[in-house]
Amino acid sequence: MVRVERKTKEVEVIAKLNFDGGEIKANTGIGFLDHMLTTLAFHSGMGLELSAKGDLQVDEHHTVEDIAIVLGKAFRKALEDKKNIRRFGSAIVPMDESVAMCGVDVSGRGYFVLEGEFGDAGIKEENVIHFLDTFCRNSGVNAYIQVKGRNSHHKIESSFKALALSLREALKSFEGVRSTKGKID
Ligand SMILES: [Mn+2]
Repeated sequence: MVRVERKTKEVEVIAKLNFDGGEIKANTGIGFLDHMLTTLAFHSGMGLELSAKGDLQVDEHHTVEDIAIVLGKAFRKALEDKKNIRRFGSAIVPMDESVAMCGVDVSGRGYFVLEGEFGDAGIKEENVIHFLDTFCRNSGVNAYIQVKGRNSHHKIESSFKALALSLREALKSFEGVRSTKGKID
């Protein structure tokens, strides 16, 4: 289990992350983000207890951003004890009329690419994208997501599920170092 905290004049976030599973609790003050964090943790098989108190009177941006920074740093920290992983993972997840496809490379080089549009659901589309991009850059995960559909809630939720299942696969054990360089970074 790793614990990461971040306190600024705008937001306070505390996260406990466990790759081996455990309790899942998300309390961010943003209902839709709690729903997505719970989805991400549940389907990736991780334990996650995350609470945040942010300046939501401004808007959701600072809170979403700082949560993604903390979650990303926690992921990177948890990865330090995880040697020889499969590194790659992918998933296709439909949700009614929507479908999301995700591929990840847990390479240490954080990068996020989105093909498709989410639209606004419980949080604005720009903040969903900002969350995923910030998480990837801070965690060192390279994620590609392609999404199609009509319902924004479905498109975002299926994307988080596809990301979760991809990460679950990528974090499984692998015999040896999965790189022709002999080193992942
Ligand atoms: Mn839902």
